[in-house]
Amino acid sequence: DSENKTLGVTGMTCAACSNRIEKVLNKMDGVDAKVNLTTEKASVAYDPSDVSVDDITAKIEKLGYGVQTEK
Ligand code: 9UX
Repeated sequence: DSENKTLGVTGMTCAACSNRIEKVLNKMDGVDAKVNLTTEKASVAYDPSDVSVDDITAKIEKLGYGVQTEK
């Protein structure tokens, strides 16, 4: 089963930033992510039995970017 979530990502200033985040997120079990530099958003499909949104958020923050969770 999979859930979808869009997260706001701040602090990305070049395409290597978004690619880097995307690569790291896609290495997580049960996660399929697309990160858009221009819109500053990460579209994440994830399996809640593998990871939580908090896990994903923590991963992005650990890379040095900001995350805004939308309602
Ligand atoms: Mo580009 Mo992003 O030189 O952390 S990779 S700014």
